[in-house]
Amino acid sequence: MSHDPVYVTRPYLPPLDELMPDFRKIWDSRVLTNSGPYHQALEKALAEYLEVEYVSLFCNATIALVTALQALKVSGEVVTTPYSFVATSHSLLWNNIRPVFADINPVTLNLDPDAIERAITEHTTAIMPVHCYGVPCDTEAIQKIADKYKLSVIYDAAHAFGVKRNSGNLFAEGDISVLSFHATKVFNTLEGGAIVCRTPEMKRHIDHLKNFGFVDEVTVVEAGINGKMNEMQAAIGLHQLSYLDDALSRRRIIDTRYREALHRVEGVNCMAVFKDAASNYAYFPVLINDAYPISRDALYALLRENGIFARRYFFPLISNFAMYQHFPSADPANLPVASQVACQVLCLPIYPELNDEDLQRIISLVQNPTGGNK
Ligand code: T4K
Repeated sequence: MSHDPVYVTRPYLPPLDELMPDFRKIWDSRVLTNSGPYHQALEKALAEYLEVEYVSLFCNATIALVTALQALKVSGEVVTTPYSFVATSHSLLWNNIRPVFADINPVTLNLDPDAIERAITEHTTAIMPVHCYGVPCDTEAIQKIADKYKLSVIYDAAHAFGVKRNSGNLFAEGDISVLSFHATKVFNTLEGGAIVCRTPEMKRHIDHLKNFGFVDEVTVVEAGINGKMNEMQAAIGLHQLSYLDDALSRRRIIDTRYREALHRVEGVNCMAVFKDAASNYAYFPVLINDAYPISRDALYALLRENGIFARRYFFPLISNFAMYQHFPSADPANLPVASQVACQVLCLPIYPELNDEDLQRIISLVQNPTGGNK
């Protein structure tokens, strides 16, 4: 029997009919971008949802990361993780900053604070950790290091929208957090992103930077960029917010199903459940070790043969890409945990509309990779 392909994710969208009246308003008003009413309304709604004061919308998280580094005047070296999407480190190269890779913790898969501290030199000006898969970093330890060495902290929180931490708001950590609203994310505006910062002055600064540096018609204070989100996307974002709880609960059900079905499969390790934070179930990574009957890549291929497009996020490590390999910190010997995890990880499909039949097919294949499609 043939099935539709199943991808690692599928964007969640509100019903088109609900969006049409807002699209019509935008059409009629001809206000399409440059901080229009939908843009302002979404910034306000997100600040409320995230329980933070200052949110600046962006066209995507990559430009937001680039801008965040500019806003904090980061230069020299930044300690960051190799276990992420390339955008994290690319934002450093785009600012002429040297990434210094530090290893990750084997349980959280986030930067290991001890490794961060070992990576600091006289040229270090900031730390850029990632809440990988939405798992919160050890923000307390990271802030201690930042305070000790007087470093800025920019959290790449691209995966973390919707994560609620018991021990204080995750998005109030560090100097800046950057969110992604890309199509593949838990909350999407097709493309999009945001910066969360801590002071009104910093928000004003960031808002200038994302608008070419314009302060008024004739005043440009900095060499800014065009990082703005348009009105159509902001309108979509407002509708998406009202469906977020439904989307998260469907994701939670899938996460639970996977865990129940896979926790006793030899050679398959699911990520730990973190008691301090309600997950957003953005990804379902499993680590495939030697006790599994076939290799990680053979399982990836087997799933593909069956129309299931799981992904090896994050393989290869960023530090293995050509533009990073020459940095001394990119040496795999400096990154033993990240190097191992990158060879073991497979992200299984998880998204609100993943149906029970497809979910069961994925589970059966992972449970019984040598027995074929049950
Ligand atoms: N920091 C971190 C830690 C990140 O993970 C990311 C992005 C960023 C920063 C930068 O954020 P943005 O600048 O993008 O806002 C995807 C996403 O493109 C990327 O946003 C994301 N991280 C990364 C983890 O995943 P690809 O190259 O794997 O995407 P792609 O196109 O292969 O999509 C994956 C699957 O999703 C497809 O097989 C099918 C499905 N899909 C995808 C799109 C785009 C759809 O069904 N519809 C769609 O429109 O990078």
